[in-house]
Amino acid sequence: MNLAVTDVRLTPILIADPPLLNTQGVHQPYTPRLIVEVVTADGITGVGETYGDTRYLELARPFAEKLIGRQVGDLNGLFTIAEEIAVDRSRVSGQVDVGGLRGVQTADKLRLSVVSGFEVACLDALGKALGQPVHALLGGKMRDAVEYSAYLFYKWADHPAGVAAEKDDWGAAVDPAGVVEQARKFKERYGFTSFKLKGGVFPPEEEIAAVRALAEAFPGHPLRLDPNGAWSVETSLKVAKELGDVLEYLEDPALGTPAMAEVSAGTDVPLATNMCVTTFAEIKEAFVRDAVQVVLSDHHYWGGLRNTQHLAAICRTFGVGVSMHSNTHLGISLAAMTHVASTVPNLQHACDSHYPWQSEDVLTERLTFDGGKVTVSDAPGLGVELDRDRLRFLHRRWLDDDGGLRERDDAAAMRVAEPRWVTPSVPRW
Ligand code: GKR
Ligand code: MG
Repeated sequence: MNLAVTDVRLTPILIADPPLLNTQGVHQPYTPRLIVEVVTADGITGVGETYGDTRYLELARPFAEKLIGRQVGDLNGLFTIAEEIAVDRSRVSGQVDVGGLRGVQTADKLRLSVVSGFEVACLDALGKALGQPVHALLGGKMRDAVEYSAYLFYKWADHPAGVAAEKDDWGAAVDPAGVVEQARKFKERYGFTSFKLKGGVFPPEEEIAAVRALAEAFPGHPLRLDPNGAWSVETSLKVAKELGDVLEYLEDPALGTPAMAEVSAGTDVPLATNMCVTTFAEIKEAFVRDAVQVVLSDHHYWGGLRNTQHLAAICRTFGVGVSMHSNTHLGISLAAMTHVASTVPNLQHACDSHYPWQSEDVLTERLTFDGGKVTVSDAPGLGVELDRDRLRFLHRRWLDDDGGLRERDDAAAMRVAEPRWVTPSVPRW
């Protein structure tokens, strides 16, 4: 068996995205993703997926070159490559990147997101070569299916007039009735039994009313509200008080560990985050200050599946809950999330996934939710297969783009409808 990497293919694509609203603005009609393929000397191909904006591509290209000749099982070596790229880039730019992978700078997070795409591709290739599923390479699954929550968004019926976009059949959701209707569709189509609402879009009273409406329509279902840090400490505490009886947790009500610590000290409602704990370096302060009770991992920016396991172990040690965050993603990432989630002993909350919002994919067969759960595949590798025609089609869309869609920019997408829109400074309320 020759597991040396002989070829790496990087395919940036643009995938359809509905007009979902958030604190930044609105999702663009198409969002960039990067599909990574790692080929071994024996002709085995592993696939991975990560963010596809130019700044990620600029790191992924030298990364791919440096991977040639290395073993797909050398997963620790991926971090060495990332360090080398950091050094190379600092030489070119003349700036010294003192942090490498150790600091908390944005550049580190970019590099880790790139590492994650390659790590997943290497694990897929290794699993296929050994005839083992990815979860077995990670120590083995502890559950046969992973539970996900419905990810509800305030949403327009369509992208702004005149903007080229794919049509979706979700309809609008801009008030409590619309949110409940959307939740019903999620439940009917995928069987989800817990709901997360992306907030920070309307004044807090309106979002409180929407969560109340959900609680009435779906009694006993776990509910979460995530305004992405749009509220002051005072507003966060007010919302926690008003919704304390129905919330499973409040996600990033306020921005940053000090503000979250203040909120946490004033409420019994558990706080979750994918914003103030996003790197290992940020864990200590947040845990020492009891700022968060649940950390939402995202294998993309945490640097892969094994780092997600390390994070889960740290959370377990400190009695902090763990679950998973998501951003716009396709089936390769959902498969990766499902494999790693199946190996985490302390997964007490349903994971987030944007997948139902993505009508397009690069797989021959989409992953499915049954009773809100994705079955953990026992097939070799991730258990997914690339549809090359679809990949070509979505790559062609990326090649043809001259409208700035290659960089995700929710504020710019909002300005098409509201020319004076600027992303509000936080706290907004
Ligand atoms: O897709 O609009 C979105 C979300 O707001 C995403 O960007 C966040 O990263 O889903 C995320 C979250 O939980 O904060
Ligand atoms: Mg969040």
